[in-house]
Amino acid sequence: MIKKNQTLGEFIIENQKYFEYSTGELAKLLNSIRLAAKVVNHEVNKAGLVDILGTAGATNIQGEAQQKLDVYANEKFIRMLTNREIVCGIASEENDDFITIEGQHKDNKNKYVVLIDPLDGSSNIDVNVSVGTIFSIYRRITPVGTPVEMSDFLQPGNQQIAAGYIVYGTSTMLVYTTGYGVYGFTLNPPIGTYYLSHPKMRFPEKGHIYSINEGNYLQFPQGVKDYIKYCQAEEDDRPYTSRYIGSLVSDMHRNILKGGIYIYPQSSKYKNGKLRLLYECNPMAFIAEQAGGKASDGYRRILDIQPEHLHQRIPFFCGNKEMVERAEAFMRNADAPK
Ligand code: P6P
Repeated sequence: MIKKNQTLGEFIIENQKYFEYSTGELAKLLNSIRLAAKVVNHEVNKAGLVDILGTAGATNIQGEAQQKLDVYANEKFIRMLTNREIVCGIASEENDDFITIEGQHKDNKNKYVVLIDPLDGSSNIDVNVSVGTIFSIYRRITPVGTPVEMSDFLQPGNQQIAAGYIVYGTSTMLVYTTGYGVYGFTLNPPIGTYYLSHPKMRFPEKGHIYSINEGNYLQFPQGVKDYIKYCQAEEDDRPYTSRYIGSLVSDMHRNILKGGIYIYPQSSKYKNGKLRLLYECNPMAFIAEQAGGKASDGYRRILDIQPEHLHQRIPFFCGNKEMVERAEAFMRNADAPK
């Protein structure tokens, strides 16, 4: 049941009963993410004032210069999740390998693992453009009480039990799903409470926004080039509008609210696309499908793809169902033997 202005904490507890197996651990887990997001939000909002702008002088496994705020956000989320002993393992974009959380009692009875992109789109921080955090939660598949293994993290996205994002934009919002719809909560900064502002978020029936970095046009597969030309043609209800922020969370959030498709395809620079399957595409795909949309790699449903390694990249087509299906048709037609 949806109550106007319900707080995130009330909502989690009230909907706990819809969540099988949970013994309140998921509520604690979502609450720890909520708290970490408040702390990161505080830093993001004052990034221009203190020395946390710019690069941290290190690079992550992706070979990308780590921003100071990337490192800060990563440390905050990992510490928050570790100190509360709610999860048995964490994988992060910023860490080469996964982290095993040894419980104080050594026989860690926790049953969830979290995969996280602590600060996505962080290259936008220095230019004051919105960034976000993305998280994905699974039940472990190895025996409870034993150290987590890679197999606990390499589960297909259709096994996620919860996924969400925080968008640090003109307002800070936490959006998540546990498989019963997508709910958006807006932070009221003076009191540090999130209120239910977007119940049952769903893509509009039709979408007219396409989000893609057209600077890479010449490197795109022919099917993507054909789809972009389709979007730009002046007929039917086109041309569509091109909107690309360069921050997956922001582009996806806008497209769910307004209707649109986000595409990061394979290219000569990124043979398997740029986005990571485990902590960007899977959580966003779970949310998109729960909001009535669709997510694929241009051919296969993202949530059915069996991951092979932690930082695996994958082409990503995600948005309104009819827009994704049309883009997939262009991909198939371009591949068909002439
Ligand atoms: P490009 C940010 O680094 C990110 O992972 C997504 O948030 C964003 O949509 C994309 O990469 C931007 O990549 O190559 O267009 O700058």
